[in-house]
Amino acid sequence: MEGMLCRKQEMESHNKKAASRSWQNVYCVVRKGMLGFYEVPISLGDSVCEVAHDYKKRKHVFKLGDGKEYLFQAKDEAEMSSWIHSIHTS
Ligand code: I3P
Repeated sequence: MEGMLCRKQEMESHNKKAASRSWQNVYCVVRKGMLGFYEVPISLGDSVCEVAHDYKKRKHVFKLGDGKEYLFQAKDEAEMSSWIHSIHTS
């Protein structure tokens, strides 16, 4: 099963309350004994995905968006190219 849930961390450990206690929307996927938390998936339909040549503070960064824009940093050039290729062909 997967879908949106609102999540709040109540405890840090058995005797310690969590420091950050606000509710957050998270996309949850339960599969094979694991529960994954993700950002809300975004449609790639009208999105532009390209190397972020104008972003100079980090290397191997690409941008994705259609107005609302995200930057993603990969570990190296090859990994960045793979992600961009995957996004273009999905
Ligand atoms: C928390 C936020 C949570 C609230 C929590 C607050 O503040 O208002 O909704 O939990 O109360 O600390 P912040 O957004 O500044 O982190 P509830 O909704 O369960 O009341 P708490 O510390 O009493 O858990």
